[in-house]
Amino acid sequence: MEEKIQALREDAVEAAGEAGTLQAIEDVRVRFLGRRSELTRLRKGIGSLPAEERPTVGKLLTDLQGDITTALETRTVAIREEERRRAIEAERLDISLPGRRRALGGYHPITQTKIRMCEIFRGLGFEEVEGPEVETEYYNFDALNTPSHHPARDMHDTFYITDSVLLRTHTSPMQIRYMEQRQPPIRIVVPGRVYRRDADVSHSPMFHQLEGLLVDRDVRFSDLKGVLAVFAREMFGADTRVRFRPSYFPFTEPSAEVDITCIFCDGDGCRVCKRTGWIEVLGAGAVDPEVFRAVGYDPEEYTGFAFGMGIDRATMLRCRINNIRILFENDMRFLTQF
Ligand code: 2U9
Repeated sequence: MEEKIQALREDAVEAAGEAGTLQAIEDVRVRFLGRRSELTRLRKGIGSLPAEERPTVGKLLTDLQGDITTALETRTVAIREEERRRAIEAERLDISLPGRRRALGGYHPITQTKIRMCEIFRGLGFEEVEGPEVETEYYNFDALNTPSHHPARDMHDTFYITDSVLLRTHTSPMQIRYMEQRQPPIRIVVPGRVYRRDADVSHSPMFHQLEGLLVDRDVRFSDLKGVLAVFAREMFGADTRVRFRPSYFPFTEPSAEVDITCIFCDGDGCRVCKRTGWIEVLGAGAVDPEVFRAVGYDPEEYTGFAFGMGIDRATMLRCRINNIRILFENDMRFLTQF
């Protein structure tokens, strides 16, 4: 009997050890501890044993039941642990993988240049204003002392929409509109898109300008020189010097083209400045009395200065590119460098 019980124990412990799921554990329990199990059958047979054997066999069967129960419990704990490990493994995230970066937007290099220019002029007391890109001949030309026979008014140079409506060729019409609405003192800068029928490596049919206008009593040419010298130093570096060369614009008299010392060779001469040491970046002058008459200002009472520059050209210098089209292709490989 003792051997039989021991064999039963070994069978049960082995079966429990081999059970791989909680259902298999339950099957083993029914098989070895259930109502129709060998153990139950042996228990029922105790009554028919000789009286002196009954306590011993009874104890052996109770121990057997305890050992099978312990084996089943041990295996159940192991299976639960195994299932938990499998679930964790299935849900595993590799937090060491680099994240997927979301592409951040940024300002276009031309916009960066415009912001910097306006910032500098704000520091000098100039307010930033914007105007319409579709203009009339009157604001774009007549009020700016540019008569009908002037070559700039030719169909070949300007985009006309109707006989007298056009795409502005400079931001100057906004300065006329501004002066019509107010009285001096005036200090404004006007950045924006302008249009000319022109296209090659340094000209785009649409480009960006920033113009400035200052009107007050007793404004002198030396004030213009001071403002532009400060601007050039802030924009292109503290050592930058400016040079004024006589020029002509219909809306300023006298007029000048303004050069800065070459930012690439500090004035020594290089390929960019064509060995001159100077780069042209601005046009400027004293506001022509005819322009003041057009807006009803008395030229005997007020004087002023104006200037204009290409934002794209300054951007090309800053980004060291020699083809303006790169600025308008919106190739991310170029844009993300700045
Ligand atoms: C008013 C009176 C005068 C604006 C001026 C220039 C000189 C000039 C060019 C620079 C490079 C255009 O961008 S560019 O191609 N501009 O040279 N602009 S004076 O003069 C004004 C404007 C408005 C009422």
